[in-house]
Amino acid sequence: MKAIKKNQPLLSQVNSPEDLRLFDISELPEIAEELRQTTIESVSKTGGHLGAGLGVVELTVALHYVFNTPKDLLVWDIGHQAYPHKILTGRKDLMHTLRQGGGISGFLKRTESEYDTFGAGHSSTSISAALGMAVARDLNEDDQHVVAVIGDGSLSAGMAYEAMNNAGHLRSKLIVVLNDNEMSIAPNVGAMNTYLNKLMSSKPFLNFRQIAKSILHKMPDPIEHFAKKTKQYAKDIVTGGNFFEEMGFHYVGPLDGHDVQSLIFVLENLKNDSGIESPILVHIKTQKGKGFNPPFSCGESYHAVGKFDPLTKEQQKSAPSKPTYTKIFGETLVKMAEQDDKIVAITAAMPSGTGVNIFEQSFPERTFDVGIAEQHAVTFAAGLATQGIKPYVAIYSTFMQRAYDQVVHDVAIQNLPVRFMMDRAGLVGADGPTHAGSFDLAFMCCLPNIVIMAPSDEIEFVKMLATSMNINDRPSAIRYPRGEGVGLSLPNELKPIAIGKGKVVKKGEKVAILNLGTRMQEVLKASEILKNDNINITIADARFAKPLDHDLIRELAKNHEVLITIEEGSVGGFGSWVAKFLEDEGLMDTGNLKFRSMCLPDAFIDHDTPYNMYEIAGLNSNGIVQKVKSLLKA
Ligand SMILES: Cc1ncc(C[n+]2csc(CCOP(=O)(O)OP(=O)(O)O)c2C)c(N)n1
Repeated sequence: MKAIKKNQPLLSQVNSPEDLRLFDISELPEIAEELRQTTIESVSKTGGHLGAGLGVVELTVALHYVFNTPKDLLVWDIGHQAYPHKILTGRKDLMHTLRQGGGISGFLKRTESEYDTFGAGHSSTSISAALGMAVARDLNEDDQHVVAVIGDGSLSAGMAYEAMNNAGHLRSKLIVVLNDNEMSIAPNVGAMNTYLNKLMSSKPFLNFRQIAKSILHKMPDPIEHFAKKTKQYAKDIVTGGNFFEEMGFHYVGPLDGHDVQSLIFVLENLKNDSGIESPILVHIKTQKGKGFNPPFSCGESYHAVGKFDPLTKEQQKSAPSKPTYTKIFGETLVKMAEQDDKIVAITAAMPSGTGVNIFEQSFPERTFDVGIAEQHAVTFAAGLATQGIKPYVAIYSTFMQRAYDQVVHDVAIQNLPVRFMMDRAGLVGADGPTHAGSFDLAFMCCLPNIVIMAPSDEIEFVKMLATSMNINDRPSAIRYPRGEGVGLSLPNELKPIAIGKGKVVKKGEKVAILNLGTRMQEVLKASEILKNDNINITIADARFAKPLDHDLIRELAKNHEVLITIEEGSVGGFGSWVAKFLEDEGLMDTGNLKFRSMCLPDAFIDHDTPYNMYEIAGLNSNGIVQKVKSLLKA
């Protein structure tokens, strides 16, 4: 058995949960504190999701101490809080590579560690996944424990309730820890949040005696009879017959989520308690960002941080010289709403991420944060649209995936004029494949009637926003990337563009590039490089993925030997629709045209810098130059 060295930092002796379990429970607060400092230290060098992890340091220690991970299965919701988990599960020495190319992921990945039992990045999947594992355990006649950890923000999504509904019915043994910090990214919203607050404030944290009372079979025999008689009474003290009980869970709480020893006591007892014949919900109260304590107020900003000085906690911010698309959206929407009082903005728990917070400052009564509830956001918008309101639903491209049936069934089929603002379209960098906006063009372009725009720069973006104001007879969408624009000065006027009309940016010969979106800068760079080899290409800005500019495509196809489409999206999007049009028109059959579509490869690209990810995808200027040259040679 490994000996513990008292003269060394305790955490330095922990390379796996097995090592952790060698320590005495009295030493765990010290380990937790070291784990907190190591997390801060490590995120200061890499940036990343800081606040959530710091809030669950004690819980992470307690879970790995009590449960026999990785045999016992621990499922973290989203995975943005799992840095302390990574540190305890053999990845301490890899933390400096977090979120960087070739390094470990900022979320959970089954391929990264056997302790990451379920990949995540999107919210509210943990109870479903854990229930699946618990039922599989029962079917396989195994005996491992299954524990899910979900935040109060993630509990605003419908999927969590679908899972609880099913879990309460199936009654497989499962522990769900509800990590209640009253925060989503922004302060948590909604009636459930109000309810949780009430639940929290209605009783003090449970003490050891009360916890023991709830776990009756652990009591010595002589008092068991009495205890059984008072079971209902004890249950009421602990549970109060609350919402979770009604859903079929045994509720334990509230507990102080920063008291590692109490957590261990509770979890240990619940683990061993075969008397509870229902899934269990342990409600803990924690503080997001605990221990970070910057000497300045940073509110929701330490949800995710850039690199910072571990002493001053001051973030190294590269001064954004140019406004981001997100900011331009928020500011332009304010201007639009000043002209049109029917405009409202909807966000699914991402007010600052989407720029809806900017709109909210001017129009709080026309702003709706619906919680992490993309499905509801879309159908809520559809309902608003039936009554003449003009909803702008700002959802990251990747999170729109969750609301797809609502987009199809509630918006598109009914042809309702909902405006989808799909931020973070294309590859997003450090957050990796769970957050990449790769698929929206493929899943939106196939919907009849919808208008889909993608700006090549911020001036185009403002024009498209202005255009969307007048699209009142059908749904429309604009997809735009994460980060800054080119730095162009924005038009003061809100001038719309003609729907379904692209534009020629530069006339050349032989080769035409029809670009959709912000790869335009790379196309322009490629064009300059090609010029040195006397290759003078035509460049067109498609502006619309739907409806396609048929005249423009016909003209480019007829007057060039090579036609290449470019987009920051997967196979099945813009390029595929252009190919279909060329086929239908017989323009592919003439033998005079080489057509190629450049899009994301048919693969999930691991986290890296956006530049490197686009390099892998062949969508940087070099890749475009090579493609053009290879087609001219062939
Ligand atoms: C489907 C989905 N929508 C939005 C997000 C963006 N997001 C990441 S973390 C987060 C807040 C989660 O809050 P909570 O579950 O309470 O965890 P906490 O960060 O407070 O620990 C949100 C909205 C997401 N990951 N998944």
